Amino acid sequence: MSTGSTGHVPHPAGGQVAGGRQALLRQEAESLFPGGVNSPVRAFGSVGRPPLLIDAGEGPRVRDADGNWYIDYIASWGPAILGHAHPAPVEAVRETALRGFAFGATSPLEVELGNRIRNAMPSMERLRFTSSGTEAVMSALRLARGATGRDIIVKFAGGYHGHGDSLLVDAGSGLATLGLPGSEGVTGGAARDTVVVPYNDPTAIAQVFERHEDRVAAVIVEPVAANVGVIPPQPGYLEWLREVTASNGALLIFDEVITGFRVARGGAQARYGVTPDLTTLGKIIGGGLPVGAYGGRNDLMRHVAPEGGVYQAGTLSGHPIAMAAGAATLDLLTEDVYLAIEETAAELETGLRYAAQQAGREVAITRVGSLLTLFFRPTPPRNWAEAGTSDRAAYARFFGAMLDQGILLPPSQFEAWFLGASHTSAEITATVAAARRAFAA
Ligand code: KE4
Repeated sequence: MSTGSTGHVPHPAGGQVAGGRQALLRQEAESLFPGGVNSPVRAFGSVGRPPLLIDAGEGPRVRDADGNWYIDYIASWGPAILGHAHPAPVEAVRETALRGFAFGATSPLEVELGNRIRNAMPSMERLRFTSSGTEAVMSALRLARGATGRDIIVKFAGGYHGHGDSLLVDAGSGLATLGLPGSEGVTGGAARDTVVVPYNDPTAIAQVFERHEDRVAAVIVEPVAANVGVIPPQPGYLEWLREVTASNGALLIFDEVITGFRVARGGAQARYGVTPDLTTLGKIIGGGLPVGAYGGRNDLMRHVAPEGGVYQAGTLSGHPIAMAAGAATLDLLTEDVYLAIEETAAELETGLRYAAQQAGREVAITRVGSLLTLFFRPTPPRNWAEAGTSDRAAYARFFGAMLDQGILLPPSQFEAWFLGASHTSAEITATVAAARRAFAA
């Protein structure tokens, strides 16, 4: 077979080739890694299928270790907004790597990417790169506590902000009460300073400040919830969070690891016109290489070492090759590209809704830009408690029926579908046709 422009074998239309290589690799992975994976969601645990091992991607498609190609809606959980193996970031990585990998000193490429981020998100007056979104969030929380001298952090039920201890916390015994460990290994002490309340509920936030007054350092929110499936903020909700935090001397942190450069070039803060004090980023800004960033008001960022007393560091923070991939990616994310992705996502939403109606299936579809979720429940959820009532078994069956037709959806009802610039009407048509058959099955 001839190879494509980037050296990848062109993809047969969803040809399913049963093979042994993937099964063997899966066994080895299980002998090496807990659950056979290096991140839990990759184990396909909630959809009852053996996990895929993916060894290549090209545009909107990925290839498993047996050579089967799929139209991909995981997109590396967000970073692959241009599609896989886009020549521009690939070339940027190649030419940067030829000059060596990392030097333990500031590289000009950090300045390149830092400028692009600040130009797109002016609220990030100064920023700091890390190697993951988790690190960015952990650092932003430490900064919020250090800069305000306050201890309590508020997060929302269903909000996911990486695996830092302060955020692996479940709601306390009563509304707005102090949190309980949400994972083994998280101590009561770590959970005690986190309060968990429902998303999209203005009263709950008001009660937090009535109860905890001037002890709240920050409220951290995914401005578009995307780890419970996609749940948009109710009209006026983000504005309310901005107002109530400001009037209580607490900081507002937008966790834009998913929404940054996704729902608009300037992220959710641009799309909704609400300016946080601090923002965390990841995923797209690295173009698929390990990266995170946090930043915001200059009077806050000057508390970060070595200028101030909030310590944070990282051997490979601002890695030159990740910076190069990120800058090359952001340079291609023009207004036209966002408009095109928005149109493609709208086409998919319409098609899926029609396919479900034709089959008499009760589903709810939520979408913000190129983030989309098909919930197996009759109405769009407004928070985690409602999203959690979705029919997970139905989603698992749907996932399997789509996979068998060469469509790879996120392996969880509570993850977003990620569309990118390389998804065209051809992929949408194929996806909707597969959905029609899956709903009918
Ligand atoms: P990382 O440490 O995984 O780079 O970023 C953590 C993070 C922080 N904030 C938000 C809003 C996030 O969605 C994430 C990570 N997202 C998940 C997908 N929902 C990553 C996938 C995974 O855990 O394997």
